[in-house]
Amino acid sequence: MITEIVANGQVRIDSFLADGDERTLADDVLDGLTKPFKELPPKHFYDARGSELFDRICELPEYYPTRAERAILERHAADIVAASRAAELLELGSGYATKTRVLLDAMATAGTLDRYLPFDVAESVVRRPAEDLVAEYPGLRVHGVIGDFERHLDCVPPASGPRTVAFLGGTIGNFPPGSRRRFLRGIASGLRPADRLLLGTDLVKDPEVIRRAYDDAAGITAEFNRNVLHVLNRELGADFDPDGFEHVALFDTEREWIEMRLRAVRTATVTIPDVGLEVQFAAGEEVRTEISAKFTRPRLEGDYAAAGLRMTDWWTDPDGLFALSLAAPR
Ligand code: SAH
Ligand code: AVI
Repeated sequence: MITEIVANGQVRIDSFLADGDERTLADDVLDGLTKPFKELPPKHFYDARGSELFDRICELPEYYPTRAERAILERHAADIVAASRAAELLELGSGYATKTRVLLDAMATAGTLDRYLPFDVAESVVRRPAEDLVAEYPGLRVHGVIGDFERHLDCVPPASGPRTVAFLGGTIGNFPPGSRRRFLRGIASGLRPADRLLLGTDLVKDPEVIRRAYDDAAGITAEFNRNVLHVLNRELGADFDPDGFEHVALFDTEREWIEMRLRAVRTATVTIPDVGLEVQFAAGEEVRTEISAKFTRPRLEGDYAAAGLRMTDWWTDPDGLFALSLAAPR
């Protein structure tokens, strides 16, 4: 672990992504691109460029989840804080922490706010908000964690008061169902009786509305999707031609999730020297790069129950697009 203290001691940043992390990418690529149906895990979208592209996605007219979740937060942040009485907020996959300010404001108003712990795999997105937030909230301590929430949850510093773990944006939907439950179980095992999980989930709705959110007219989501190929080229010396792959977004009506794929426009042979791999792509062959599962309340209650959690509160936006829920350990 590498630790840095900045902003006159008010910001501490622990990084668990030091040497050897390229190995995780290499192993994921070796696994994913040798499967009969090729796939790559979505966490590798998020280098500095990928994080910026995601930020632009959040502003797109078609991408409703961010606006819907913000609307719920604006309406219910005081209820969330009253129900949790949290002194500290640990946010997994915190990104630029834009919506988080609504929660931090409510905690400050309630007089409970002490510490914020942003946790993200993308280094740049932990640093920037950490330093901005101590300037915005006098007395706030920020303890950032740069790490992989699938591997480093145990490395989060112990709570120093009632803690809410926030996992916003619908990122839970990026896990397939079994891994989703395993991940929730991991969070649950770190919660003490008074701690809460605040979870954002995108809801099942008209498939065309969902599909458009993942295939915007300006092509930003397509660039975000292709960004993973730029990451492989830079980090592993691969020779992908990103323009040789087209963006595909399709809704699986049976599983109720959207999938993003990259489809080879023509036959291609790609070498990935750092993995010792040569990969053939037939024209039209696809690589799955992300699933984004959509929820119903019973589906989420089932996941909570399987993870040793119980839902205590559920809020949706006026159009019923998105839900925020609070869960407690059972
Ligand atoms: N919470 C923000 C950002 C969501 S985007 C919002 O609601 O807008 C998903 C975020 O999760 C990105 O910032 C990405 O870097 C982070 N992320 C994805 N996989 C991760 C992993 N395995 N470990 C830690 N962070 C991860
Ligand atoms: C981060 N995650 C919740 C986003 C989603 O909607 O699944 C990532 C994303 N993919 C395409 N657009 C946005």
